[in-house]
Amino acid sequence: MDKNYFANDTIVASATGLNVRSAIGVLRVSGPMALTDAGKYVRLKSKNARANLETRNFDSIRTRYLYRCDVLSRDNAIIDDGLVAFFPAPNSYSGEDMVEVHLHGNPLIQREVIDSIVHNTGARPAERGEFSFRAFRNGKLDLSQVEAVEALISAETSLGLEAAVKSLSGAVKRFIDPIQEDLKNLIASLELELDFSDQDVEVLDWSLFEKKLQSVQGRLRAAVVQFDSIRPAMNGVTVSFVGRPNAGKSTLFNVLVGEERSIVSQIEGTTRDVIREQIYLDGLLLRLSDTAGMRDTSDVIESEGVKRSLEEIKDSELVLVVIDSGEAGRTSASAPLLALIKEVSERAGERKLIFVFNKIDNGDALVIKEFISNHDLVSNSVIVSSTTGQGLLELQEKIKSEFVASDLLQISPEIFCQRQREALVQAMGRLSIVSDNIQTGIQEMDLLAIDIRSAMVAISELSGSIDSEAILEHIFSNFCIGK
Ligand SMILES: Nc1nc2c(ncn2[C@@H]2O[C@H](COP(=O)(O)OP(=O)(O)OP(=O)(O)O)[C@@H](O)[C@H]2O)c(=O)[nH]1
Ligand SMILES: [Mg+2]
Repeated sequence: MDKNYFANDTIVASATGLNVRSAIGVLRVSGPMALTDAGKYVRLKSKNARANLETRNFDSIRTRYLYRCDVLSRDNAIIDDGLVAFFPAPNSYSGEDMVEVHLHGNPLIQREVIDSIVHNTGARPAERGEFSFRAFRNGKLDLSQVEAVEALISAETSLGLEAAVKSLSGAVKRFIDPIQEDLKNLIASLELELDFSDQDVEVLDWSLFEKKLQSVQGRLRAAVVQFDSIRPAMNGVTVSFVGRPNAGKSTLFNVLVGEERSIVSQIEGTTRDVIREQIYLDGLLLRLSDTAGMRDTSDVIESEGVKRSLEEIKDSELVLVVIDSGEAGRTSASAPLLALIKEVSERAGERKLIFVFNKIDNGDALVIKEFISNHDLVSNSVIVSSTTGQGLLELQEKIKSEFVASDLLQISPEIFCQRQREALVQAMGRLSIVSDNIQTGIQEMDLLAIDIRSAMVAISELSGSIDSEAILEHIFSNFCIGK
């Protein structure tokens, strides 16, 4: 992580972004000199307040109140008529002294004012997510809440937003605190047993111990299962279209997207670059990618397309294997088709697969149904025609049912992102070592305690500590400047 993050200086950035013109643009300044230096770039319109700011008489300035002000350029010329608010520590987002300047939302104005602040006060432009990092460092937010801030800004579904708000309110901590407490008690009971180990009394009730351990394991498992079932609806699903050239991948892609996004032609090898588009299927976000048809080809560009198409499978959660029903119906053509089905299935591994038998308007449904049952594809095949629309509803329903549990509304997740899931899975691994050891009669207290402690460390990563640099790096690299 950049050493800037750990400095105790004053930082400035646009909170609303420098890439859009909008009604207003807001700059934030945070750090020890934020309040004291504010008079160097804003001149309050109210005479009294202006004098107070100039003499740094902050006791007489209203906090968290919007003052009308002139905003000054680096040469003290007025460059905007704006508003400014003062947030003394610790009652600010970052927990430090903060100033917010509301400007007209022209990026040029914002850039000039940032330049003025940097030049005239010695503040430096903030790193990604540095305001949130400071909030974390000052104990205003724990790591799961920092992630919630990021999620709140970047969520693309209403479920994602709901989850982010819940997480921001401290839901993760409310979930893990009792678990940590229970684990601590388990360690304490092991230590007590250890203290009495030279005597012939057994103070530890093993069956109770195991019951408590299982209760923790059950809660962790449930949290992971809940997260897994709600995650697609929360974050969306990546879907790739693969198949042999001319199977109608691009046509199907366009129909689902609702516009002629991808070029369609009867020439084999039309699509080369991966074409991406997002759609919502009753609220389920799908990130679709249309790819090049897969075949052996001597065309350099096309074979690059084929390579990308194969890579795309790796990044997908759902692979739609588009098959020309006419081709599937011809016995002579089945060898390359079967080879493709085999290759894609192998590459897809654990990913979900749906075989879409397209162009049924040109094929024989009975023959296709036979093909499907002969090749054991009944549970994940759909017969469609992208041109007549036949079977498309069924395909959409099938996609939804792969990802959206019917009782979704009842699911209230305890964890909210992959990183948190990984930490819980790690903790679960440690705790299952403990239960395995007890089951096999290895009742060495220190050994058991070590694994429980490791589980606690893994769980504590959910709320995080300032020492876990790799984790911080991972989280803050996703942030934008000014957050
Ligand atoms: N009759 C019929 N023709 C279709 C259907 N879907 C696609 N086609 C036609 O099949 C041809 C190939 O369609 P594309 O969508 O370009 O096929 P593709 O799989 O993307 O092909 P590549 O990009 O070359 O790999 C075009 O002429 C489409 O009009 C369908 O359901 N029925
Ligand atoms: Mg195509």
